[in-house]
Amino acid sequence: MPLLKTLVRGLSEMPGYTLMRGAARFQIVRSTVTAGRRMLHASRLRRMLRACEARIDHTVFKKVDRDTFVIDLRDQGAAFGLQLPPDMVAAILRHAEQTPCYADRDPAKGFQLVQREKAEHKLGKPILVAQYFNATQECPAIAQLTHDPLLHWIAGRYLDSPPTLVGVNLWWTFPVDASEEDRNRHAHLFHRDVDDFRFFKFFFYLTDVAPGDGAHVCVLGSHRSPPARSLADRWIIRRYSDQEIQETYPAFSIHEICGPAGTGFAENTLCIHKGRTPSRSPRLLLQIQFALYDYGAMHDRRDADQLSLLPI
Ligand SMILES: O=C(O)CCC(=O)C(=O)O
Ligand SMILES: [Fe+2]
Repeated sequence: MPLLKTLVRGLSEMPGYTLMRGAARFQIVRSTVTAGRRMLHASRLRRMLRACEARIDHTVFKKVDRDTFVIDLRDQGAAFGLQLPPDMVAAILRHAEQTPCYADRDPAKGFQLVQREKAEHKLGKPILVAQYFNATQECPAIAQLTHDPLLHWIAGRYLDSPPTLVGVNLWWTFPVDASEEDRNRHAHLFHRDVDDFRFFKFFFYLTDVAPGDGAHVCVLGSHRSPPARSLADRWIIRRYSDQEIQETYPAFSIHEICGPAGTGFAENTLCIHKGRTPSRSPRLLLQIQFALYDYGAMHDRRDADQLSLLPI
């Protein structure tokens, strides 16, 4: 019944997104739509790639072998080796310290970082995740990244289509004893995303992420083989326990992504993945998502009159 309710609400509020989520779980549909769009927009893609190449010197990622990066992203569902320059990391951190973030991504639960304890007191629970809104509009360093020619080139080649920038999201994950409900809600249990017929995300750590402490974990290669308890299970979108993932995939493919502030990677989050709840240090993460189509479901834009701070 809750499933039916969710479906009916989804169809009335976001019909395109809801229908896509139904259809895009099938590999044959994903491949057909992607191939169709590739054929329709082949010349636009070529022009777009040439334009990126013409300004590739302006990228902030100087040492990346872009062809290998795209091959890795295709083959293993993730590719590594991006590094943000230190001044960009500092600028984004400064933005995060000076701008309110919103507990549980709820526009009514804003607080300044230094007031986190008071915000938790007010909410009567630990805050696991707090998100910023309008990050691209308010942080010039993030705006610059969203125009980076290397990121757009990778997106075009990987999607095989002119890419659409569908979401920029900046959020904290705090080391707290979070409820199972919050860990589930905030993607701290293994899952896979069906966000479009083809899509992927760039992730950038703005804080150091040590092993065992709030890393993003990805099961390499799992975009081709989701766990399946039965034939139909491969088409069901659900959460998976750590045990199920450990029993399904070889240990070497379960990849915990760690690194100093500035570390960046790309992932097709149709791969099985999760965020680990930090145990010691808060993690600040920037995510930039590209897809074929924009359903308006991923962006962080909110009108000022929708946003309010907690009365603390
Ligand atoms: O916080 C994380 O590392 C997980 C985020 C996630 O599931 C996603 O971005 O799709
Ligand atoms: Fe996810």
